[in-house]
Amino acid sequence: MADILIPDALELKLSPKDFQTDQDVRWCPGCGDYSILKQVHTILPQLGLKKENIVFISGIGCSSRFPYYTNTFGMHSIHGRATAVASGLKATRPELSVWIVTGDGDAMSIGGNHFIHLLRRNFDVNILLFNNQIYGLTKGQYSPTSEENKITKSTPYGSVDHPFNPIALALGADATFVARSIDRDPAHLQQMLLRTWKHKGASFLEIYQNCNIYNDGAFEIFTEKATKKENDLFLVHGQPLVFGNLEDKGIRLDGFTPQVVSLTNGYSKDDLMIHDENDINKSMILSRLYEMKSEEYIFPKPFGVFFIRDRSTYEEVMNEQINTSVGKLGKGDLDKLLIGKENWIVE
Ligand SMILES: Cc1ncc(C[n+]2csc(CCOP(=O)(O)OP(=O)(O)O)c2C)c(N)n1
Ligand code: SF4
Repeated sequence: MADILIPDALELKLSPKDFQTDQDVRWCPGCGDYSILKQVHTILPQLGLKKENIVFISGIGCSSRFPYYTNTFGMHSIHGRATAVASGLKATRPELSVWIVTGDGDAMSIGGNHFIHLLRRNFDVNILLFNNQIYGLTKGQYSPTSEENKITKSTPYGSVDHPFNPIALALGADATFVARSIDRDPAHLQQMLLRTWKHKGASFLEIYQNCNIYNDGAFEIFTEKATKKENDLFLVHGQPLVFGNLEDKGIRLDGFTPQVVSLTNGYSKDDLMIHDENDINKSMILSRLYEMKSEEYIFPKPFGVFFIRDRSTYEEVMNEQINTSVGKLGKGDLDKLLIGKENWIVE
């Protein structure tokens, strides 16, 4: 984490308190959103940015109330369209640090189309997806990340929908930074938030968030002491994939097929898959790892940075193109353009 921090940041002398607002926080007591808000407020002073150069843009949902509670510029926009508003802002004010706060309903249902296009275009924005696998604000309908057979108010006999895997979706949309963290692990979440911010390009961070009112315990096995070590796999670039209560298990690749192997029974760390954040094929395997549960293997859920790649941002290329064109043709005249060459007077 140390390499991420900017030494000059302290000169601004901002503290997490400077990023709090005087608004009453209207989330339910115990909601995972509180932890995420706290971790964001903790890392913001470390960015070395002035508050007025930071913008939080949200859609609609419980999570999307975030801008009210963060003392920067912000906009609580419309359902599924934080991505569109953020794209416009980044295109015209590329120097700003633009953050998108969205829910699984907001980003993956009504906003699904805008979400994938933002990723492929690679605007330099930070996308925080609060994934509670339910619609919270509208009181507990199933969402596009709810599991099959889920019983909710809108699926009383169980959902027949197959859910999106947000990490796989982001990789498929050619995102240049894809990571996952969880509300109940503040240290990991802060580290992931800093890496999300540090990446130049569309950075996608999925954050598992407990909705204790409508989907309580959805991520319990990844956070409870008794189960988490057997079910969490923390990804570290260049390191073998090890997990388990006694760090006694690992993930090995047999060709393209992952296997769980025991490190106390014939295999060593040298046999394991090494995490490579720059390898799209390995990242794709990891994105589906947990779903590959079978009678033979119970795979853990990966947390951390799955994938990172450098690619020009949309605003860089767009502004370069505009400058080249203006250099060649001079500044345009909008009125002339609108009138066009072919016009008639109707008498
Ligand atoms: C155009 C439009 N359609 C539907 C709604 C109703 N609506 C508000 S929030 C929401 C879903 C919220 O779920 P999610 O994005 O998962 O956020 P959460 O509340 O769980 O944080 C819906 C369907 C709306 N506000 N606007
Ligand atoms: S409904 Fe769920 S997501 Fe919304 S504030 Fe309450 S606990 Fe949080």
